[in-house]
Amino acid sequence: MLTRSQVDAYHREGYVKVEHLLSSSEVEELNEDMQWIIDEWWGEDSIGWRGPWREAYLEEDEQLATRAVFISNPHMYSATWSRILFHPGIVGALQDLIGPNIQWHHTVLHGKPPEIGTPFPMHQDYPFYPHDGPDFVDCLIHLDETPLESGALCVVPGSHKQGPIAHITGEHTRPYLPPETYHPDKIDTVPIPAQPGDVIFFSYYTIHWSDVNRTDQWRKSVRIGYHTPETRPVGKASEEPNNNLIVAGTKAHRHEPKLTYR
Ligand SMILES: O=C(O)CCC(=O)C(=O)O
Repeated sequence: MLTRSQVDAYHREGYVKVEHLLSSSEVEELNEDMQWIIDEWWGEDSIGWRGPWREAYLEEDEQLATRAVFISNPHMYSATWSRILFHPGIVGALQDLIGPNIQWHHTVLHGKPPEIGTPFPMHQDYPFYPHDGPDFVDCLIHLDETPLESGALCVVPGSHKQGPIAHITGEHTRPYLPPETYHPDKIDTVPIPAQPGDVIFFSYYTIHWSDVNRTDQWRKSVRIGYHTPETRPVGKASEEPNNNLIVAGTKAHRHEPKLTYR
């Protein structure tokens, strides 16, 4: 699926964008069903991630005014979103990056409404779902035109090589990196504008952030996380089942019990 130089770029920089991985008809179908899910289930409208980081990223009058729509696991509501988990282009790219066996972990919509769609502070995805190895890849599927002004993903190239970094965490916030050190004014980041159907593959160790959507159009991206089957959640005993979907290859037995009726 990927060229040698794309695979090398992922390992060197911690991310790679694959253009037009999804066709326009696939994106249209995914977009239509996502809009249906938002309308039919819950168009949950929040300010986005809460936390003191907002003071470092937003003017005072905007700190509580941003808007976001999140939907977890759209495959629970739409077969189109079930099928995408097995998309040959996505799965083939993952196999090139982390090997033949691939396990799905999660899917989540990040919807940034027009004009003041929420920003995300600098962070790694690792503290949101810590696992015990590096072979965890997040895929950001772009459903809309995503110019820089719409709050496109920005990354710190090579930052994945540091492994997990301490984040500010707590009940009052989502994990974020301390703005005194990690802030777009202090660290160079690479913006990755994208077209509908483009997919950015990035390591869950890669530091990234994204700004406010200031356009008059929606910016909807969907993150799907995958890892190798032997990569396990931190803190989960090896005898505990971790039976998320296998989307490519197989999963070796090791210590996990099989799920069965008795
Ligand atoms: O959707 C975005 O712009 C932010 C993505 C992000 O922070 C993430 O996937 O963890």
